[in-house]
Amino acid sequence: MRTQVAIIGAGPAGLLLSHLLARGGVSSVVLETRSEEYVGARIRAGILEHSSVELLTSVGLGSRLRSLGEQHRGIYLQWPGSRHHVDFMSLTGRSVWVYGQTEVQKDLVAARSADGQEIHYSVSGVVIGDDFVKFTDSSGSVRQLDCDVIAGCDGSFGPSRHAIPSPQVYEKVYPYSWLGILADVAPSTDELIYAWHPNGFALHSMRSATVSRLYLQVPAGTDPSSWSDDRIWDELAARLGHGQNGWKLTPGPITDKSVLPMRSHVQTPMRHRNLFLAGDAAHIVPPTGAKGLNLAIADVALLSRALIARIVSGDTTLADSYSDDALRRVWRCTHFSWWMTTMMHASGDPFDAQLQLSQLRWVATSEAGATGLAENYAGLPIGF
Ligand code: RFL
Ligand code: PHB
Repeated sequence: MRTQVAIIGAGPAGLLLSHLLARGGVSSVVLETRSEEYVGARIRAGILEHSSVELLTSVGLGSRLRSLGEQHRGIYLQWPGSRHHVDFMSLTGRSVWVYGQTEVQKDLVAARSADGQEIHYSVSGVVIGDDFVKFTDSSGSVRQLDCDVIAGCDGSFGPSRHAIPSPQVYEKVYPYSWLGILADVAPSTDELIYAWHPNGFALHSMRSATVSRLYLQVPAGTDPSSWSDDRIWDELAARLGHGQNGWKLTPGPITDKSVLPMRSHVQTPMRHRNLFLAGDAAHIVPPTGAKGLNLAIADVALLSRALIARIVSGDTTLADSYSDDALRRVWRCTHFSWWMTTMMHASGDPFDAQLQLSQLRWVATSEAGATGLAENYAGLPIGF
């Protein structure tokens, strides 16, 4: 087998990269360890920032997004007794869209199959060489895919990042996790609520007019089955302020319950010879700033331009600067996600709590503070 770009991983980074490369006349083959059904059903991110929506729309992936997704002007920031709307549109002219990663994945799979993209699901034994990838296909045959370039889009547990020799790894592990639920109930809010509470952080998000997504801060290592449905709704009601100023949280049947550990992780450089990393393969952020999927999209926007220039025109300038270019945005988003996380989560230290409340009051009530949050949350331009 031969292709120009071997893409490891059929998550959003890998599939969007194959889509952008095809539009630039570059061929690719995608290899994925999981089955197509498994990849399509994973419950993950929910928020697309302004530049992600612009990019997806510009490459023909915006029609379901714009009909099924919901545009939000901003978010609510709250702490006991106060709820403030931070209006990104009026502060920055940019909005965000609620559109689940599951839907993005569906749009990508549909577009790639309409284009005849070669995707091998359920592969195993992936070995990365300098100009080839070996793997065992779903029928058990060992195959070799020769290529000019390898794109490591295989997330944080894939092999690509281990193929970069002597990387610099930066990591921070947080002492808490999120207990996340999906519930078949209309959201009790028009836009997302990020709530600071002495018991711990809570977030009210959503997937559609009939499906809500909510999260509670819990200690790291919590077993989701130790939280009954009633206990989850009671705690969400307390932290989100049910009954305050007439606001009510409506509970409903919980269809999914899981615990997500929280960490920040950046590995540099994002390139070694013909191997380029993109998305979670190179960096992980805690979900508080809703940045993971958006960073993966921004990486492949840069990477596709760099690979098209290198392969089609023989110009290596963008490929040579890819790692540095991508890392500028990665560190901006890593800082923003850390800042949102440490501002919103209870640490158990009363001094921290007072600083958090002071910071929240400033962000919510000062135009300068609110604009900083809005600019980062709604997203900086792709080339930032
Ligand atoms: P993915 O999606 O993990 O895809 C990597 C793919 O590589 C495959 N793979 C391999 N393939 C071949 N060979 C191997 N040896 C392989 N090993 C692994 C995997 O099976 C997988 O299919 O990484 P990608 O494409 O970089 O995309 C990153 C995003 O998925 C991730 O950053 C976001 O989901 C993070 N995230 C959020 N991001 C946002 O922008 N906004 C949000 O609101 C948001 N909320 C979230 C999130 C992540 C969450 N979880 C569960 C981690 C909420 C949650 C709950
Ligand atoms: C989600 O809807 O899953 C979501 C939204 C905002 C976040 C994190 C997750 O900050």
